[in-house]
Amino acid sequence: MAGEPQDDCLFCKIAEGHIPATIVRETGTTVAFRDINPQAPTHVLVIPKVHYENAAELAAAEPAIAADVLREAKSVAEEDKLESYRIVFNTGSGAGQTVWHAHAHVLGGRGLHWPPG
Ligand code: DGP
Repeated sequence: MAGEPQDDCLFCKIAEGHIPATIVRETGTTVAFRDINPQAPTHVLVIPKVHYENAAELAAAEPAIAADVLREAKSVAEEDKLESYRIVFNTGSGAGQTVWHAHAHVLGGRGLHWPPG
């Protein structure tokens, strides 16, 4: 069923506590944890606990939870005292998506150039 945990999903397993991660924040609907391969001094992933393949599908099905993800991204940035930061939703393999569970990358703590690669 839409939104249900998937047995083969890495981020569902992190959300359920079955795979360890450095969790920095958790709410009833979201988990935020440090990326295993950080691209900036702050590189945190914010995921919904429900399973959707990408952020657009999450927003279409569960707009309130999509808003929770954005709110938590802001809280991560505030906790790490970031004056500027970037929130990225890679969507599709051509854009670099490798994990098929919606997630926001929160990046900051260094200069971030535009356009990104
Ligand atoms: P994306 O490429 O946008 O799908 O981002 C997936 C991110 O997930 C990537 O930056 C690396 C991160 N990642 C992959 N496996 C793990 C893991 O087991 N633990 C953590 N903390 N992060 C992971």
